[in-house]
Amino acid sequence: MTHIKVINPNTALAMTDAIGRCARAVASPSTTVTTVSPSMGPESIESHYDEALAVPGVLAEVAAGEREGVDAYVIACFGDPGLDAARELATGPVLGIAEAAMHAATMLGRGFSVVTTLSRTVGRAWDLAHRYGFATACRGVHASDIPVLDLERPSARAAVIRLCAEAVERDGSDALVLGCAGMADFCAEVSRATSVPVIDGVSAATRFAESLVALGLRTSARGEYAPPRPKRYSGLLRDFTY
Ligand code: 2AL
Repeated sequence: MTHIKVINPNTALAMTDAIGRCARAVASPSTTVTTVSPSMGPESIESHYDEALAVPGVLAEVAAGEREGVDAYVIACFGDPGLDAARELATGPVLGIAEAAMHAATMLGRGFSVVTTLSRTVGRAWDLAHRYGFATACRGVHASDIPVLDLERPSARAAVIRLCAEAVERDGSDALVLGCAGMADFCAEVSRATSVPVIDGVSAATRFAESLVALGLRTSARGEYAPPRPKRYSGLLRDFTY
């Protein structure tokens, strides 16, 4: 029995529930999917400040997962916050949803577009496209200027769906990547509005994580992703002493 822990790095519990439904919908029947939000952190992640302060909560959830025998983790926020650090803590694979979605997109077509929330998140999406080696394949990152927590509103969803269809046409893309975990539960509606494959990173990362576990593959513990060196952490971070 494979156990995948899906961590929504923000503390919006309704969003965590929706993410959990999407992950469970694609996971194999024999896989256990646990979905959590950290007990501390921002209610949504849409700035570098939010992202930095989301990371300790994510790492605490990975540390707890290691004690619980979790086989793999998904970090369900499109900035992939804390991904490298989580890999240092976890025995099994850790996947970010931007990472998984961009990989899937480039297996399905030559170029992809990303639709994100606020304009200020566009730079981070491009940073990740560069980091994962997909800057050439990424033809455009489009902001809807809708805050993460507003994505629950039907009018906001309709606007995102319209923008997704426009982005594909404007960029001449072969695939579309949803740039926020809060878009996961209306991926099917976006798919109906566009002529190309639409990738929700939560689903893609869950299935990729499951596959890596099934293949018996785990993060390399050699060099960079080795466990962090033990040292003292002080103040608010004292419980993070490794
Ligand atoms: C996100 C996301 O996936 N979760 C969150 O809180 N913010 N991404 C984004 N582009 O705003």
